[in-house]
Amino acid sequence: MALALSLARRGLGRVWPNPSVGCVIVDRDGHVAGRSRTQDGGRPHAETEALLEAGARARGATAYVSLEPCAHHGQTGPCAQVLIDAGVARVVSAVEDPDKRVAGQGHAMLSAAGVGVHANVLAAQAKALNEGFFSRITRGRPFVTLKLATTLDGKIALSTGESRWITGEQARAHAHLERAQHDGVVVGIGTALADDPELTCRLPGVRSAGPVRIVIDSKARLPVSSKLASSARATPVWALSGSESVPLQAAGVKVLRVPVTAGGVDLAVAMKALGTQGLTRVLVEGGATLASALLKLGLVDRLAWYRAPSLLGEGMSAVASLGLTVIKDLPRFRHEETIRLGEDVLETYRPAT
Ligand code: AOF
Ligand code: ZN
Repeated sequence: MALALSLARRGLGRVWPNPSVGCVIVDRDGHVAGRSRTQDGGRPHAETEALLEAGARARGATAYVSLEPCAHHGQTGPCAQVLIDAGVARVVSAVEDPDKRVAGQGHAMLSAAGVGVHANVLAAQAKALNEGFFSRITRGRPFVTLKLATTLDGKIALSTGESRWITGEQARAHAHLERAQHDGVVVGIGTALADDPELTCRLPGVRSAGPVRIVIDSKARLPVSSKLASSARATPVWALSGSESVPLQAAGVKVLRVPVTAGGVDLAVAMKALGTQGLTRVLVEGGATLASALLKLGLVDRLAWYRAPSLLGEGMSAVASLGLTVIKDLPRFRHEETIRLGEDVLETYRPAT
């Protein structure tokens, strides 16, 4: 199952709207006969690919799957049926699929056909791996990671706006890896205008179409000449906006209409809109206004904080006003892990709740 999970991990950021599932077929002699993960774009599912590799050796074998095999008829038949037809004797599964079309029925189909089912193996790890998919299904929105790259005193740029580079090469390469493992990368229009970012994933050895690039842009101000809009046909760009924009749409940008209030785009609705589009994991990359707005709304599920051992003093903070007046209202987090990246560190946190 650990192998199935590590295969599944490779699919993160590549398989939305589907979960990333790993499958390992172990034949009657105890040898691995087939292994696969959900393919890029979400299909074929892990099981069909692994069974294809195993061929006749699947008969009497044990299949380890990091998510309950599906029970519904999509573009192809249910994976539970494919496992039954291949003569698999036993299925070891990590966690029940929260999708209503499956939700226990995959396990039931297998049992009814006489296949031994052993469920909930490494369930917590499997659920954590597909936290994005679970979030989309149960909360209707993607899992949100807020990425910040700051000095020790929490600054992201000089008052002049200069910010290149605060963190070192290793930290920046790691940030590209984070991008590759997300379905979408989100910035506010302020950052899009100030930095004219590409938000693509540039990593040697990582072949990826790259995450969908998303701009929170209440008034559809993203210039058609921006790096984002002008490359929208190569890597998708979506604008979450209160109004239509014929020029942006003509440039290939998908404009998703969302309600706008005095404070800007309604972010709770915007995140649901991303969920409806199928995104399961998004990485928010700036700027300070978007960060504070998401934090205030409790829409941040994970903080990824890159910190360089330097100080800036005056300058722009990573997080804009949170409107706090008493200490007891501070958003609190619990530390998850620390990774050293050259001279910098990456610390990840979860809301303390
Ligand atoms: C599996 N193995 O590798 C994956 C599964 O639209 P479809 O037909 O591709 O079905 C998508 C649903 O299938 C998805 O919501 C989830 O319940 C399940 N994903 N199931 O047996 C896999 N990716
Ligand atoms: Zn399936």
